[in-house]
Amino acid sequence: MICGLYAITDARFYRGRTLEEVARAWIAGGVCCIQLREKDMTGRGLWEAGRLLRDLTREAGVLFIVNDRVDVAVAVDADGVHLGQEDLPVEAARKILGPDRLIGVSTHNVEEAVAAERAGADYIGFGPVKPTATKADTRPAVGVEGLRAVRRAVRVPVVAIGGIQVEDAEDLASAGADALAVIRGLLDTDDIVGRTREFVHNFQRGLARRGEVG
Ligand code: TZP
Ligand code: MG
Repeated sequence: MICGLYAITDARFYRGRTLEEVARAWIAGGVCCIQLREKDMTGRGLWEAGRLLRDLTREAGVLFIVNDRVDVAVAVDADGVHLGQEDLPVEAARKILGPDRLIGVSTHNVEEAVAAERAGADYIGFGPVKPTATKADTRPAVGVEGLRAVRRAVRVPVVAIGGIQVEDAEDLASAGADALAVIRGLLDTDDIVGRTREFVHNFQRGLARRGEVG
């Protein structure tokens, strides 16, 4: 079940740390999911990184998702794959992955979110909620109001993404995000474990607020 903090890899921001060090710190800090997303890695590189992340996440009971590459997801026995609007459609990926692996789809508006759910997506990514420089070709930010609208429109878990900082976690959870997908906010610190814990703490405060507001 996708819920909580969803960390996404990006080796450009490791500051000399290894993937294993970063992933271990995220796990120690309490992430619920790690996605392998390396746009410049070869298939072999992804497979090696994927096997490492599979071992670490399995031991910890953390979900493991592969971005873009359905073949790599199957080869390393990931829990699922995350697809963009230009990647394989959900129906095609489902044929390869079978019924049990998760399929997430990046969406940017209510129409795309509803279409992804109808096609059988297990969760949707939604954003960018805030402007971000991490991804070059992002659409305009959808904001907290955009998130509220999409939350009302679909039943599958909604994973907010894009420019999310630790200060945003409470409000986004309160607005209906089931998880927060984060790259730089979880890497631009010397204390990844501490930052991750802070994120989880704020996210949980937001969930509690959601319950109270009803
Ligand atoms: N998709 C939409 S925004 C984004 C992706 C992959 C980048 C998120 O990175 P950050 O550093 O958390 O803004
Ligand atoms: Mg993609």
